[in-house]
Amino acid sequence: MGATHLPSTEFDGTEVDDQLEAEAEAAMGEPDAQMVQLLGPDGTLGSDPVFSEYAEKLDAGKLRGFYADMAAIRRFDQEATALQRQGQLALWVPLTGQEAAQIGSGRASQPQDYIFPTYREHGVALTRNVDLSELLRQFRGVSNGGWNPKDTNFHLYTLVLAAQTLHAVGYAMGIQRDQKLAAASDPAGTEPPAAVMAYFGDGASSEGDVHESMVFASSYNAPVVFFCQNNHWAISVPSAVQTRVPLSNRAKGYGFPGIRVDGNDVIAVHAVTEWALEHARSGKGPVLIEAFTYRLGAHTTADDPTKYRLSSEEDAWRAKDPLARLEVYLRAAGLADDAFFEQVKADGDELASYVRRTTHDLETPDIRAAFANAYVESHPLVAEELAWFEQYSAGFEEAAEGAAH
Ligand SMILES: Cc1ncc(C[n+]2csc(CCOP(=O)(O)OP(=O)(O)O)c2C)c(N)n1
Ligand SMILES: [Mg+2]
Repeated sequence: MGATHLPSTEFDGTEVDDQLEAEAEAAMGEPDAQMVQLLGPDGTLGSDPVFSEYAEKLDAGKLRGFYADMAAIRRFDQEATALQRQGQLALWVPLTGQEAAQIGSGRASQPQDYIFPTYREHGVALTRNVDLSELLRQFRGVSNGGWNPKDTNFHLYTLVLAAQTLHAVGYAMGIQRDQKLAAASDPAGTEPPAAVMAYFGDGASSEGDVHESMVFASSYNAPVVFFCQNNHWAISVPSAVQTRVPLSNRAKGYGFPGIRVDGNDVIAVHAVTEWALEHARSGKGPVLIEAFTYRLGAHTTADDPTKYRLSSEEDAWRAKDPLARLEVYLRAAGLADDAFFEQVKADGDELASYVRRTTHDLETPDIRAAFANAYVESHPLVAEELAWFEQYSAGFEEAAEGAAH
C-alpha cells in the first residue's frame, strides 16, 4: 500500500486574498464550466441535445411574450429607481440584466407551483401576476409584505439571505405529503402535481441555510428546484470569492442534478427550468439550476458599484444583453416587426405611469391583518392580544372625544 498523501494547502497564508481576487477577475467574463445556451449573444439560435426539444415547443406568440415581459420589467425597474430617487421609495433593488433568468424561469412555472423569491425577483413576480404596485409597498415602507401569496403562489420577499430556501424545502415536503394523502383518497388523481422553486443568489449560496435545505431536499427527495442567479456579485464581493467550483457543481455533493445555464438566454432558461420542474413534479427529486448572469446596475439604490468594479466589466456584460439578442432573433426570423417593438414600448410607458400613480396612493394596511394572518386557524393567545389592542386603540378615541368636549 502506498503512503497516504494529504493534499497540499494551496491557499495557505495571506496570499489567499490576492489569489482569490485574481481568480475572481479571470472568472468574471467567461464561464469555465459547461453551460446550456440556445440563443447566443449575437441572436443566433444554437442547439442542445436535451434542451432543444423544449425550445422547439415555443411558438412565435410565446417568444414575443418573453420579449414583452422582459421589456416591461426593465421599464418597471427604471421607474422604481426614479421613484426612489424622488423620495417616493425608501430603497429599490434593481434587476436590470437579469430579465431572462427571471422571465424564462417564471414562465416555465405552472399556476399550481409555489415560488419562494429573494428580494430581487420582480420579473418572476410579473410572470405570477402579482400587481407590480403591490410589490412596491415594502420599498415605500407601508407594509412588511404587500401582497397575499395565496392569490398567486408567489411568496413574500425574504430579506434574510437564504432563509427562504429552508421555507421552500419545508413547503415542498408538505406538498409531497398532501399529494400522498390525495392519491390515497382519490387514486384517479385529478389535481396536477406541483413543485416549489426557491430563488437565491451567488452570495446567499455561502449561507448554511442553503446547505441544510439541500440536505433535506435530497434526503426526502422533495419536489423543489433551487434557482441560483449567479449575477457575479454579492454587493461588493465577487462570486469567485464565494466558490472555487461552478455553483451548479455543488449539486453533485447532495446527489441531485445541477445545471449551469446562460442566464441571459431566455430560451435556454425556460427550457432548463421546464425540464427541472417536470423532474421535480414527477417525483424524481430536486434540481439545482445556476443561471449565469450579471447585475448590470447597483446592488440597491444605496450602493455605488463604481467603488468596487470596472466599467469595462459592465460593458462586456452589456454586450450579452438578454433583450437585444432576442430582438435580433425575432426580427431575423420574421417573428416580430417595428410595430411590435413600438407597441411593447408604449405598453411599458403605460405600466410605468400606472405604477407611478398607484405608488403615491399606497395605503398603510390595517394592523388587524397582522393578527388575522398569524396562524391559519384562530389561536387564543392571538385573540387575547387583539382584544388588548382594540382596548388600547379605543383609549385614544375616548381621549380625543374628551378633548373635543
Ligand atoms: C443573513 C444575511 N446576511 C447579510 C445580509 C446583508 N446582505 C443583503 S444582500 C447581500 C448580498 C447578497 O448577494 P447575493 O446572494 O449574490 O444576491 P444579489 O443581491 O446579488 O441578488 C448581503 C450580504 C442579509 N440580508 N442577510
Ligand atoms: Mg449576487
